[in-house]
Amino acid sequence: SNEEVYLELCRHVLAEGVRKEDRTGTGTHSIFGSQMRFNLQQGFPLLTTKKVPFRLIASELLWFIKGDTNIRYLLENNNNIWNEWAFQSWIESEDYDGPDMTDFGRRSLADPQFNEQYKQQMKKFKDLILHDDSFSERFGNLGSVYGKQWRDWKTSRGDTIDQLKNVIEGIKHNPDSRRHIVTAWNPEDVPSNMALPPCHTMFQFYVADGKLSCQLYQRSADIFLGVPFNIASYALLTHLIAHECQLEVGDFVHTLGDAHIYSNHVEQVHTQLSRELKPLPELWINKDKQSIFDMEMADLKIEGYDPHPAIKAPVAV
Ligand code: DHF
Ligand code: TMP
Repeated sequence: SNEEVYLELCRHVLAEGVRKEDRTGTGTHSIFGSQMRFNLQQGFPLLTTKKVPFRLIASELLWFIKGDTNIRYLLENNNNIWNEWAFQSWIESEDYDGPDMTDFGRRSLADPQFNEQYKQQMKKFKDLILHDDSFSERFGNLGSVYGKQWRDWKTSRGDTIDQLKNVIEGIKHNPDSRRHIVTAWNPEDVPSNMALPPCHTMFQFYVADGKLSCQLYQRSADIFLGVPFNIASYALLTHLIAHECQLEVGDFVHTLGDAHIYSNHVEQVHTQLSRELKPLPELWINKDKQSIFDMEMADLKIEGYDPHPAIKAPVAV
């Protein structure tokens, strides 16, 4: 099934991965170069061996599609997945006058007393982002991340390019083209202008037999936490664009660069691998809407999803 290739990747990295240090100081088991293929006709690839919150994936994708880079929209949708990277910019600024939060990711795991302080500051941060416009403008913005590069790429001529709109027009009017590409990797903006240089760096669409396929090149892949989100997110994007272009869905091809399991996720991966697969769910899209730019949360639903329970793991910051 579609899910088996993901579990296969986990087994392979545990067995063959090289121990490798990383930027976050956590340590990983890592391989370089891997490819998974998901046939989107055979169920929506939302993992069933652990619960993956579709609501968070959909709101993050709609946020990218809007061209938004401020976490306020995510918080309004009760989505906390990007908080740490915005919080970082606040605690490093002149404005911050609370207790020292240096290296908060690792310290909050190791020190319960510090963790209480951290949770308090994070709560304050979220309240300010939601209710203080000028604060949110300064510290809620993650910089030139996906939404910006997809919808509003800045050129040297001083104008901007809407890559997402252009690629959809291309699929509609010139489906056979081999140039249906969106890139998020803008060397001019890496590394100084953004909270985290894009992990999903570029993707390409392909139309054949009335079906739309998509391939993503992901330079860095957190196999336990990030990848299940990334698979579902690009599967959803492919469905949405196919829907707008009146095509069927084909394959999602997921190509990974540095594919790693963090050392503090290994136990969780073993738990997940011990579970039985369940049938994959189906995606429902509101047929009354056509354009991906008009879609809202209520227009997207997942049906028949009965996963095993969620498995908690700390995210490396
Ligand atoms: N950094 C790292 N080290 N790994 C990532 O996967 C990652 N992903 C980012 C930003 N930085 C990252 C953006 N995407 C979670 C999932 C995706 C994501 C960020 C975080 C996550 O923590 N997922 C939890 C559930 C979170 C919740 O329910 O609020 C999970 O168990 O899947
Ligand atoms: P890096 O910039 O040092 O590669 O760290 C980024 C980490 O975040 C790395 O573990 C990969 C992970 N990641 C994903 O797996 N998927 C994502 O969508 C994002 C944003 C990050």
